[in-house]
Amino acid sequence: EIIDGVNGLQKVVLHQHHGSSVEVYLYGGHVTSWKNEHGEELLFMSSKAAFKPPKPIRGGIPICFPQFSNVGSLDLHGFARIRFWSVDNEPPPIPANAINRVFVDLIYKSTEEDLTTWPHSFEYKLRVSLGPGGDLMLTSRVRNTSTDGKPFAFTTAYHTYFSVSDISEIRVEGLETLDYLDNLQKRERFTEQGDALTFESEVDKVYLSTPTKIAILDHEKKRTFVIRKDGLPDVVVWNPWDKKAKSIPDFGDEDYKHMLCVEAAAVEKPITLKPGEEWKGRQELLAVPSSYCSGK
Ligand code: TA6
Repeated sequence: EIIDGVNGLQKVVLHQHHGSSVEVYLYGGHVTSWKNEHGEELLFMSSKAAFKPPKPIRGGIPICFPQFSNVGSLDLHGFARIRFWSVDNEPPPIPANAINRVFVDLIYKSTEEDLTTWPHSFEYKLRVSLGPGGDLMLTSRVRNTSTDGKPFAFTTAYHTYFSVSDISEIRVEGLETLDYLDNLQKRERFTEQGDALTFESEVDKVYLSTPTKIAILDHEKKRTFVIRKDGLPDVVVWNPWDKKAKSIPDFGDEDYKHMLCVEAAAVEKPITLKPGEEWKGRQELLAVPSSYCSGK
């Protein structure tokens, strides 16, 4: 059911009987909490997150749509994350294997006002679901509802902020040897070296044509986050580090030590939809004991 969250913004809380939970705000269709069965928070929320529209919420899983970052004419990351979504009364069908999942279906339909900033009509359906084992799945369906016969192209990302014990103890597996665009070096293309990623300074990279599965190993917490994705070929990896963190007003100065953004995305090749066509994208997040996932 819908309840009041911070500053009276409405949210939906999903619970699984063994104790895991998810919270998603109607503002931005924004997941702000994902807890495991022990009540441990798995997503990072800034200590200075402002739940004050039209500012985006700092942390959780911002939906970047219809534009990732500044790769276009819109404000950074587009406008879906700063719009009010509603519960979808005509949700997509529930797959047979989803019987034990709890979920909420949200929808955002472009408005006349949106058309002035982005001249394309669309409908974005977002299903947030929590599995019986505590896995969090986001499924997106974007349809081109234009009546002007025009196709449109968009870029997008699930801008996921993972909570980590200490960024300098984290390894990311699955992106080795891939090409990436480095946002800190004029978005030029480079090739990653051959072993797991580690972090000792600001990083802002878009890895291209990545595998379905990416792992984030938190040695101290003996926990591995696994991202499994469909329809999202790229992965953005971001940590602002100390200097950049200080320049972001809704980011605590020390927060960078306890977060890492690993974002399933479609950036290099925008997704084009003809009128009536629908794109489907999905990410499934798991948090498993590290022993399970020390290898590939
Ligand atoms: O995640 C990569 C990125 O595009 C960074 O360049 C940084 O801008 C970050 O997103 C946060 O953007 P935001 O608009 O949420 O402050």
